[in-house]
Amino acid sequence: DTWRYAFEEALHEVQGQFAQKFKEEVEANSDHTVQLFPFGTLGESADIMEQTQSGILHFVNQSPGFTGALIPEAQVFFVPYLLPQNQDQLVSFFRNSKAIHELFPPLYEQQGLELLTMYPEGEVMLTTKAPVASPEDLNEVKVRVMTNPLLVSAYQAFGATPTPLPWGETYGALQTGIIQGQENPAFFIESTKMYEVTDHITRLGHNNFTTALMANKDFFDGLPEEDQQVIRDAVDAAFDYIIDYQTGLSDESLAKIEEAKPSITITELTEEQRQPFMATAEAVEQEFLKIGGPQAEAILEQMKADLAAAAEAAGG
Ligand code: 6CS
Repeated sequence: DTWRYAFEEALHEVQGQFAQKFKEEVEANSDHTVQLFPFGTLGESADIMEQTQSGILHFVNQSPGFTGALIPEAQVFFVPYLLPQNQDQLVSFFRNSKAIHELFPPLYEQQGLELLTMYPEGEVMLTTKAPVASPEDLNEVKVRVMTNPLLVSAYQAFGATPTPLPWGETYGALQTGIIQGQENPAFFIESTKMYEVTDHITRLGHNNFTTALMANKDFFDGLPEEDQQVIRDAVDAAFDYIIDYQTGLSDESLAKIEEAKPSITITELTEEQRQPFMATAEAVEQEFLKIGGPQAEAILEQMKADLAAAAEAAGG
């Protein structure tokens, strides 16, 4: 059989690297072939999700930034400063989280999806046309965000004017000045040339980009046990691979950006400068409890417990 797998990035970007590893493992360990559909070949993120739910595609890599519109609980990943910047803690969290491995799967099932894994893609950085050191600097600044209501709330709390847009419209909207900022991990800012249409990169430390791989549930349930195991093993191998792949990636990407555009500024806000941004977390959490669906509270509590366990496991 040929299994069709779509994702939201190019082959050389993080989701593409993950997908290629998955394909390699599946093809080495079974008679199945995996056909990869990178960003742009089948539409936007929302389109590949629809195609997977309807069974036209077998696998979809979509980030909670978009899935949050479908599964309100998945918006939890946009509570600012919830995820740690420490890589060991972060990886331990993704590997062991009960929220991810036990609480989320039934919610994805209700949407016809088998949640196979969630993995991190890197520290999220804000890129804008004017420098940002405080929420006041974001006043009236239209910042493109993924189409996720809680992410909109988070940027409102940061003092900005959030503008939800599909990814494909972002470069053009920055170029024409309809919006003045966007956020993404450094590798993506570099590979999609966001530095051509924005002039300042600000590291608020507010999030790490989370993404997820899912399968169409009817397809997955209909597979023999043996094939399901091939998929699970391929996912595990791709997870390990993508964590290694990201070592040093942010720094390398920032260096490439500086080389391509020497006038760019890259600013890591100090603890003191971060305080007013961090102070919004409580209000955004409250908003999550309101709009995050029936399991919002259980998910948030479990996430916090999982994060505390990950901090302990990684030695604080
Ligand atoms: O901002 C976005 O929409 C995109 N960002 C990343 C890192 N991956 C895919 C997603 O569509």
